[in-house]
Amino acid sequence: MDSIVTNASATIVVAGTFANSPLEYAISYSIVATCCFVPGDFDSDGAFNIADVTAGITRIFASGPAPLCQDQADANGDNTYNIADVTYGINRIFGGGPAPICGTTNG
Ligand SMILES: [Ca+2]
Ligand SMILES: [Ca+2]
Repeated sequence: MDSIVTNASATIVVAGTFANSPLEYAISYSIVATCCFVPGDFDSDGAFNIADVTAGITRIFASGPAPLCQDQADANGDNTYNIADVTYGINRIFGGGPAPICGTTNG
């Protein structure tokens, strides 16, 4: 097996009736996988630290490489990557701010 998705959510909806015969029912499900395993981990090395902030600054101001997983780099979870994510990360590392969270674009 090449990969295992370990961060996914599933929704199962079951509807039906037992009043009529034969039974009528419908089952639908969806599985949403995300690439965000370590929130704030811009460089996808498995840890959130100052290197991720540096990579973000390089991305924004020097056209550095894009993150492999934008949802993971999106430290403030607003589904965009910009300077606010950098400042969020700096605040976490140096100011004890809130921990990064995942974006939800599934990208
Ligand atoms: Ca990292
Ligand atoms: Ca963001």
